This record gives sequence, structure tokens and C-alpha cells, in this order.
Amino acid sequence: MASTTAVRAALRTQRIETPSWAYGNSGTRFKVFAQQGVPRDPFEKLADAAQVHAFTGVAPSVSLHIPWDKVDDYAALAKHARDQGVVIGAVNANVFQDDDYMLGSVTNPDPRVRRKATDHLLECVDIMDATGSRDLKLWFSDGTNYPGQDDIRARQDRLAEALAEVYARLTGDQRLILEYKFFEPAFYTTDVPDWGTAYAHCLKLGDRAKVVVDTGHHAPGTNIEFIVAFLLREGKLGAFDFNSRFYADDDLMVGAADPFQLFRIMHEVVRGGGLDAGTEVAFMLDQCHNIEPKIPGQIRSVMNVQEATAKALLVDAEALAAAQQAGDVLGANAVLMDAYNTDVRPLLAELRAELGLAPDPMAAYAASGYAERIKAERVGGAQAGWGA
Ligand code: AOS
Ligand code: ZN
Ligand code: ZN
Repeated sequence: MASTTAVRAALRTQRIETPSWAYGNSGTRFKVFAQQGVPRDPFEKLADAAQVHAFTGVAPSVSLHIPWDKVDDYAALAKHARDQGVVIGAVNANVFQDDDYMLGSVTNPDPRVRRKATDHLLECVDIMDATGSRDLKLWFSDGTNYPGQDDIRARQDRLAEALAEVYARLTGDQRLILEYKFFEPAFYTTDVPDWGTAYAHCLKLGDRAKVVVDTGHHAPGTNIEFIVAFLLREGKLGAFDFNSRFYADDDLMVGAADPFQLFRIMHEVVRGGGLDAGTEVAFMLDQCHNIEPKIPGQIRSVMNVQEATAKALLVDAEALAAAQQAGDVLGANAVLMDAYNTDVRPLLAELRAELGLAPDPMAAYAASGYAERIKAERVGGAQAGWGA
């Protein structure tokens, strides 16, 4: 088993980004259940995200979604974030909620709509300039519902053209990170359906274009850890959107549905150097807390990622390599399972003590009185974005 001192040192450096939309009301297409005390604007979302960081110590950045988090002054929003003890992370573009996008955004057959969509992506880079964000996160709902509806190949050409224009607008260490999703809302073809399509576009764009693996965006049974291993080996894994799925893109708390899968993913991250100093892999959450309280939902998710990471770090790499080399199938599997079956909660409690934090973030947040305060102070919380 790897030394726990080394494991704690590695865990200290891991950063998990929470999404602004997790703090607002959200739901399914059937009902959005309003909760008391949810943020009324992006400033309050950042204040709530700061609570997650205050109690976990490893969630110091927050992803924005534009225009859900539209404000007049993004530099002021970034300053507000810093005042709360967090920073603004990735900027997520939104080209899926406008009537114009019924037939697609950057792949729309109408050049006027394509221009409008690309202009929004460029505007997001302007926002990144103001907030100091590194990552422009792109997810396209683009696709078709019926065979023959549009030219599959032409849509790839349009996509490539828009991506190239946006990529050329990046400066400094800014990155374009491209998310794939095999279906929904398009049901016949999706223009970026899988990691291979995202990878091929990113490869053409250049070094600062990387792939985002949203764990909920695969067909059931897909071996996500293989994709992670492959992309890391190619230097093309830009980020995760972590969440859990039972059926489709459920956006439930990461590690809730299949903690073993999360461990297997984190094992490949560790194996592939994705946690090493200077790594460019961003660990983000992309979740919606429809029925559970938002801030504790995020705290639990951050803890679930940490637990899976701790277990992955505990894998005895030497013993594993020796068993693999010897063709010892059961021995190799046992090395992995030993790490997975370790209770890492005491180790994480020790780590938090070292960081000056309470050992149990859930209990500490509950005792803090913050939830009661926001319930009393905030009336008329905002919806996260969908259907708003
Ligand atoms: C959509 O399914 C994707 O996961 C995107 O990351 C999206 O922007 C996010 O989930 C918010 O809806
Ligand atoms: Zn996502
Ligand atoms: Zn999704």
C-alpha cells in the first residue's frame, strides 16, 4: 500500500471546481422544486460556493454559465469571488436556449444563426479576460432528430470553422475545452457525440484545445476509465464534469450511483499523471440538486471525489505492476480491490485536521448556521437556468 504521508500530500493539492448552477433551483422537465434560501443572483451563488470551499478546503473555484450568470461587470464579480475566498473558474457557453438554435447553433444551416452562436462564444472569451478564467467550456446541443434532416458532414465542417475562430481568439494560457454527449436533446445524430469526435477536433485546433469527460454522457456500460487513460496518454484530457447516472444524463451527485466506477476513473488519472504538479486536468462538478439541499449536496460530492482519489492513491503501484508483469490476473485485481476496499475516511479526517478544518465537513456546515441564515435573508431564489 502507498504511504499515507504521500497520499495526504497528493490530496492536499487536488482542486475540485463547483458549478454556479448547482446552487440555484433546478429540476426535471416535470417540476422544479423551489428551495428556501437559494441564491438570487450570481454574487450569492459565489457566496454559497465559498461555503463549500470553507468546509472542504479543496473547492476554491466556481464555474460560470453564461448567460445564467450574466452581470454588468465581470471584473467586479471576480473581485467578489476573491473577497469570499474563491475564484472564478471555467466559463461555460450557452448556445442551447434560444429559439434561433432549434436546428443547431454553430452547426445550424443558417449562416446568420451560426454567426450569432460564434459571437456568443467569443463574448465568453471576453468574459474570461475580465474574470481571469483559463477555460472556455463548450457543450453543443447541436444535432438532428431525423435521418436526412441535415447534412452530417457539412455540420462537421461548420463546427470546425466555428471552433477554429474561437480558438484563434484565445490568449495566454486560455484553453478551449470541448465536451461530448452521445444524445439529448438531439436524438438521431449529435454533432459532438463521443470522445473520438471531440478529440479529432481538438487535435486539429492545437495544444490548448482539450476534451472534457462528463461522466454522465456515455451509453450504459461504456468503459469511461479507458477513455480517461487514452486521453491522458495523448495529453488531451482537459477536464471532468463529474456526476452520477443511473439512466441517462442524470446529473446526480458524483460517486452516488457507482463509487467503484469513480475509483476506476481516478486510478487511471493517478496512473496517467493527471494529479501531478502542473497537470492541466480540471476536476469539475456538473450536477443538479433537485431534491437535496444544494450546499450539502456539493460538499458531499467533493468528499466523494476525494474518497475515490484517496483510494486510487493508495493502490500499490509496484505490486500492481509486478502482478501484471507476471500475468497474475487475480493478484493484480486484488491489489486494486485492496485499495478500493480501504476505509479512507479516517485518512481524510486527518488531512482536514492538518488543513485546520473540521474532520466532518457535512456536520461542520450543518452546525455553522449558514443554511438558516440564507433561508431567513433570501426570498425569491433564482432558478439554475433551465426553463428560466
Ligand atoms: C449538458 O448536458 C452538459 O453536461 C453541459 O456541461 C451543460 O452546460 C451543463 O450540464 C449545464 O446544463
Ligand atoms: Zn457537463
Ligand atoms: Zn450533461
